[in-house]
Amino acid sequence: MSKYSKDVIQILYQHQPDYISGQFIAEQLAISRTAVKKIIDQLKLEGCEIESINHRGHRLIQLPEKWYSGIVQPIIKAQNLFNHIEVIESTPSTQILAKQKLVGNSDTYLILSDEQTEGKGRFNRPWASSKGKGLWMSIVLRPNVPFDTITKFNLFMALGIRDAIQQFSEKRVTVKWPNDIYIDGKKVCGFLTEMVANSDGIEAVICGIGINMNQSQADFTGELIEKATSIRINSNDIINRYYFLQALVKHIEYRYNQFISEPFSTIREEYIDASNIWNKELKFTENGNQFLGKALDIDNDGVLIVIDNENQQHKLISADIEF
Ligand code: BT5
Repeated sequence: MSKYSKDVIQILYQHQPDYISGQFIAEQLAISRTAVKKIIDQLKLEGCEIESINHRGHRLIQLPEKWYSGIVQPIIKAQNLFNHIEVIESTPSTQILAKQKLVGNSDTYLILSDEQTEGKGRFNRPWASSKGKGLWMSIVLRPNVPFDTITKFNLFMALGIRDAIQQFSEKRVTVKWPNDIYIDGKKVCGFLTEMVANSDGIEAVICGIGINMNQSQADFTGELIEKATSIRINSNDIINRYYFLQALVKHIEYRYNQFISEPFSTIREEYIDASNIWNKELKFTENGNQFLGKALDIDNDGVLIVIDNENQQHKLISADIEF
């Protein structure tokens, strides 16, 4: 791929829906018209719908399916959360990459990959991240808060992600405390929050978010056939990943600012309403211990209060829950 591909697609995106001449693009980038034509041909080969008409120029007909940093950056630049927005084609895990990037600086990052070859969930569990079908991303933020507020961060993020998915889903989107988002009894998104802290507080929060977007049910394999769903399966249309990303970053920014300035109690009712763990028998795994029980409440600190089948009460900060 030419190093100017990013700029060419960005210019086409910024002039959408108008035609823009090859001459104009060439002048903007100080390259030849032949070079511009080559890049546009390559973009077309990659699946970008670009219409080219003699004497009028080129026009991006619709946003492509593939991630291009030339579009990702302007589409989310209105949000002020990130110093660096990086888009890559493939990586073992955006979470690993994010943890490498944050060292030795105090910058914030959004890292997005079209594919992850070794995506990971909590406790090193595998996270299926097939090429082109989902949104696999890690964000690095630098909240100036005590390190024990990390659980609270997770609770706010859950609502941000849920709200974004709800904007594109016909069916109700729910939160499965503390890390999963569900539609129709199946997992559409998993996210995890890690942090780097020192004695003064948090150095960085790294939140990895995996959202199934355009998979059909047949795209899932193994245990995921029964367990996983995508936004596409629950909406009328193919989801354009750029519009979704834009909405997601907007919701994350809103919830992040809320997290910095408000206690969990502000969103407690909303969180409880969005949760799907009430009035059912659940299997809990906490630090290797398993028990059956029911969720009773989430308190003002985001702690889940549970009663087990022997009438014993548990207060959980994190756990695995199975329906
Ligand atoms: C999670 O873990 O749900 C957190 C997943 C975080 C993934 C993101 S993608 C971007 C960033 N980079 C990474 O490498 N990771 C983050 P957990 O609660 O442990 O759930 C893992 C379990 O979810 C697996 O054991 C499977 O049962 C199931 N699972 C795996 N892939 C899935 C998928 N694509 N959709 C739904 N469920 C899946």
